[in-house]
Amino acid sequence: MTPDTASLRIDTERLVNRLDELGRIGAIDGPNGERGCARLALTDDDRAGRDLVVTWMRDLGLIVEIDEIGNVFATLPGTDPDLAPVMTGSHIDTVRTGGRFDGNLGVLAGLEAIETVMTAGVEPSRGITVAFFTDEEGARFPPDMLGSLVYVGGMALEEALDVRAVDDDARLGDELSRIGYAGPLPAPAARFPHAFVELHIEQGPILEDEGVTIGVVEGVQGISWTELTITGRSAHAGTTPMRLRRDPLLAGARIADGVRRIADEIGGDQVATVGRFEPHPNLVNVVAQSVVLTVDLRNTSEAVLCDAEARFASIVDEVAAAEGVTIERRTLARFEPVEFDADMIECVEATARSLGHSTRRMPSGAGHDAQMLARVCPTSMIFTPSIDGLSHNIAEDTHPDDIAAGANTLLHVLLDRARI
Ligand code: HGY
Ligand code: MN
Ligand code: MN
Ligand code: MN
Repeated sequence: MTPDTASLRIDTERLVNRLDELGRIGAIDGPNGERGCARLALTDDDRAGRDLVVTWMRDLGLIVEIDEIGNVFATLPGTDPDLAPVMTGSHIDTVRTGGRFDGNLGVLAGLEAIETVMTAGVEPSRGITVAFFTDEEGARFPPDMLGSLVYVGGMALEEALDVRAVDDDARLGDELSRIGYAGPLPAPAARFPHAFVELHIEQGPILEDEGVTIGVVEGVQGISWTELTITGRSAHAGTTPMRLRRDPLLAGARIADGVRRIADEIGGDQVATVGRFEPHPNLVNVVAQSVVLTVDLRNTSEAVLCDAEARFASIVDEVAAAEGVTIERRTLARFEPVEFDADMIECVEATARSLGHSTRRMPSGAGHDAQMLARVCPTSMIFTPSIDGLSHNIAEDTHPDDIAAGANTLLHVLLDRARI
């Protein structure tokens, strides 16, 4: 390691400008000045976003590699090529009501950290890699964190390539080839990083409410996604007596109410969400034929998450019997809670404090690629506050000072881990 690195800081303006430029791809301008963006995985907008970030990576002279599931890795080589690199990264795909920071901050702050290191002439022993993983949101191709899950060997490549899109039934592998990101690098990876750290917006209200700058993330809560296909019998809204109806839309509404009751009864940090609710034929004068809905249950405790799932299953059975409908269940994602590496957590906390930032330890309510990397190497995360705690909303925003605090913390955690 050549010059003293303690005084190194990222170029905040350059990072904010790149966030804005990437955010213009798939931009959604809201009625009150919101600047959101929608780049669902493997769409043309996702390709355009990928192309822009890869151009920035190549312009820096980094070694850019793409794996078989479309994960992209850009590496500044270390002085010792035999040493596994330190890695950072996140995702650049978004949900349909997405923002400019969810995932994008972690990728572009990682790129900014590497550019800062290069500009300072620092030559770390270990290489530093910044990655973006395919389909982290799982909103179009479930499960979420699909790309990083394949990368660590948690899902077979062929199974992932055969996943069908919830919107147009497109096959993931076909879409990946169509946008030109089916790469040659084997997935799962042949070698894993020495350590992984992900910078991400909190996407919730805690840091802002408490006036804390850096969240030191201790782990990620468990996630359970289920898709229900409820089939009844379409009928005429005017001629069909109530007692003869087999109404899947009513059944779905009763299940949605039951899902809310699960969270109310369990309490604590239990969350329960019906996100998709798609009746067919969805017409004013037709008792529905079918409804497809999704249920997202999460908890930091695996035992409590299992209890929530058991309650959900009995609600489904009860409603199916009472409404005379059939209900098919499909698991879209199921991840147990993850605890990050104690030494990495301490490194994030000590680094943020050495930079003068307030910190607080916390779990992550949202899923992240880091929860997959934690399966193969020491991993932790850095959170920055979300204004009004909003995310998966076009009003998602984070103050530039907090962006700088998070990115500088990331820079120095990477330098710390890249030393020998
Ligand atoms: O679902 C999640 O928590 C993440 O946004 N993929
Ligand atoms: Mn995210
Ligand atoms: Mn997200
Ligand atoms: Mn993430």
